[in-house]
Amino acid sequence: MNNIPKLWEVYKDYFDIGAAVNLETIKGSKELLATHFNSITAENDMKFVSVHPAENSYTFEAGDELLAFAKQHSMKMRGHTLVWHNQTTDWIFEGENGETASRELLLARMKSHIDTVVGRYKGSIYAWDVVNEVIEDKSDVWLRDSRWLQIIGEDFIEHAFRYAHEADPDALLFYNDYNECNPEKRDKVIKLVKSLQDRGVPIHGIGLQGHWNLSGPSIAEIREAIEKYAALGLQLQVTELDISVFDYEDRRTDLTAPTAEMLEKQANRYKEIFELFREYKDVITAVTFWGAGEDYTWLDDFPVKGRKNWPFVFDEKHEPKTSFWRLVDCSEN
Ligand code: HXH
Repeated sequence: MNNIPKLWEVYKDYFDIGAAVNLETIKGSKELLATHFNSITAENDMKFVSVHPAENSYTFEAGDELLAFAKQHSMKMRGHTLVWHNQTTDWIFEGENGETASRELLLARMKSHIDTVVGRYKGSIYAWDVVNEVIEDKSDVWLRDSRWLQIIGEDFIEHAFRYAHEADPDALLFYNDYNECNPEKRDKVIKLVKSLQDRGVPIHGIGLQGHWNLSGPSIAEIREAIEKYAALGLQLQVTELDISVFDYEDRRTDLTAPTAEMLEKQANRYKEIFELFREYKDVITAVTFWGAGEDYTWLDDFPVKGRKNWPFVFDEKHEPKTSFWRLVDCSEN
């Protein structure tokens, strides 16, 4: 399988092709990554809990190693993620003797975190997911309840973008979220981004995570989301693409391999989705898978712990699946 088309090369006139990586996959999937991808994102190693475990301690060894891998293979690198409700250590929200930190203290710590992390990778990481997942899924609630929101108030979002821009004025700054094609959530993302733009906050793109499955979202829903987001005048990146073979509610655990029907449906989904992405090549600047080969995916543990999933276009042995061949067949008719 040495002479198959390279995914990034097939798409070089459209958008970058990325993969989320970690210290294991840059070794175990080295060939696959170097051959088919021209961009990487650290799956976990640049998150708050990974790089800033205590107030005066930063741990950049893993992130640095991933960046070195990107450079070695002439790949770009995206940064993920600066301000999020998950995988963030408690100390940042705590003041003296177990009290809650004040708004001023938390803002100062946020600034210091962003300065240090964005500053370290200035000139190397070209885009950051500055704020991740702050929109609430429930339709009657606006923002997700989090300690960032409770302690600072709604403007924690704009401060994060302003600090990131100060730390690296050349970095592209993204708002990133999931269920991004759900019309109610989509409209809330749009309301948030518009309010940031109205106040002159530096934001350059919207990250559509793209944790999708065989049934949804529909091509029509994805198209409508792309249209509406693009109308804000920002660039779009698909930041965490995977197509689960299970619907979200489906908790079956009996499969040791994907069924033929699943693989055929998935191949058609990949084909339709990338056809759509290609139509919007002027606004979509990168499509990143949340992994590369199916020997490892976070979906092996979500939403059902220990259940294998097969969401990518390369299988557990890194061989191209039917889905891969539908992606490289770009004849537009
Ligand atoms: C992403 N979240 C993160 O951005 C990424 O950093 C991580 O590595 C993997 C996925 C997606 C996500 C969002 C919410 C969630 C699970 C995953 O939790 C849910 C809980 C109940 C219902 C739906 C989602």
